[in-house]
Amino acid sequence: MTPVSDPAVPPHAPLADYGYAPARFADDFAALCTEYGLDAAHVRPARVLSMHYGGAFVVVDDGDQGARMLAKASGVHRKSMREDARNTPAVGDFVVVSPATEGEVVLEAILPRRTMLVRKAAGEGVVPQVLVANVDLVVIVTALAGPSDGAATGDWNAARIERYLRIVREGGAKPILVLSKADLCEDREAILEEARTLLPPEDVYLASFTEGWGIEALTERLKCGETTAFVGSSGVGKSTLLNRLAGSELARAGAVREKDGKGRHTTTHRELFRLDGGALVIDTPGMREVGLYSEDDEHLARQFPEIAELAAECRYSDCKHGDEPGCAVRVAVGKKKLPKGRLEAFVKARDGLVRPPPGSKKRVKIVPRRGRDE
Ligand SMILES: Nc1nc2c(ncn2[C@@H]2O[C@H](COP(=O)(O)OP(=O)(O)OP(=O)(O)O)[C@@H](O)[C@H]2O)c(=O)[nH]1
Ligand SMILES: [Mg+2]
Ligand SMILES: [Zn+2]
Repeated sequence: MTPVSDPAVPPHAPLADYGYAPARFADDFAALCTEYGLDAAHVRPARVLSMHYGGAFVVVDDGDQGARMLAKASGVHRKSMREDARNTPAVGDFVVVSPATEGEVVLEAILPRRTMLVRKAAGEGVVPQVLVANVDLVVIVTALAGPSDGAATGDWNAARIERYLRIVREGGAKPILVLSKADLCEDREAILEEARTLLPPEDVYLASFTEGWGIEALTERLKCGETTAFVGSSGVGKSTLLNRLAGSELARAGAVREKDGKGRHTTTHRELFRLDGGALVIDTPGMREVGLYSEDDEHLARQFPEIAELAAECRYSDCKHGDEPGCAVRVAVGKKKLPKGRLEAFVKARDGLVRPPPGSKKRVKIVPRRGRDE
């Protein structure tokens, strides 16, 4: 197995520095080898760093350092993915791979997940979709304000945070909450107080990623060898926080439309990074609500079953079928397999739905979004 010969990809730390402890996985590893009829001397463990069109980018030991390789699922594993969407590898997964060609390995199986963040994606019924796996901590980021004009366009919403908390806990990880852009918000103390009723007060942080406050306290939560995922709406500062923690421009952080303070989906895919101190961090693209609009999703999937089916093939699980690369829905429109009007009707129906506030059954109309903005 020779590493990907891309000069832009530096040598990686060995797999042990990506959270893999051979002793902890020994039994599972042996069991998978038996189940899949794999020669234990031939296969090795790896961890998924990011998902790519052709497969998963994994880190695998190569001598005494780690190498990044493209792992393509074996025929047997692809079959299991078709049978259950949860068998699709997710960022953070520990997997079993065997050698293939230069820079590539075959993904044979996924080691049992300790924790995961699952979202119910739209589909025929509701298809569970694993967003990230084997995370210890999930940092839910919510912005207290819009971009820079101080307008009250923050995305604070206690009910939504409670749903995030529930999903994270259901997946077995520990949630903490960060109120970002505190530099732009006058009411921050009041919101902080409300937030501290939702989870243990010591798990709520007030921060400004641009001015640098609150970051040191957060750093202490990210432990060497542990994996932390950042989740939250687009534009709340997840990638900015990652870059602050890393002390370098690991991920691209984006500008925000000044007018309404909404993000622009600067991050387009989930990716696992290793910080110098040894903490592992997964940056994720902004989400509307992690799997929590399942009612709407189900409703939409019933109305537009053919789109729900195509969407399962989009490169990004949270694809909005706007201008994302690898969008299977738009490809189908291009090939005239799906009438353009159907997609337009779908987008209209989807964007016209916003969650009613708790206690109310009424749906509110909002101005249709353009492109991938939310
Ligand atoms: N004033 C202020 N601006 C911030 C803060 N955190 C982030 N920003 C700005 O908000 C914008 C969006 O930040 P990102 O880090 O790209 O947001 P994100 O959550 O990664 O967004 P997606 O990748 O789209 O999900 C950038 O212009 C940041 O400079 C903060 O604490 N205060
Ligand atoms: Mg980002
Ligand atoms: Zn799509």
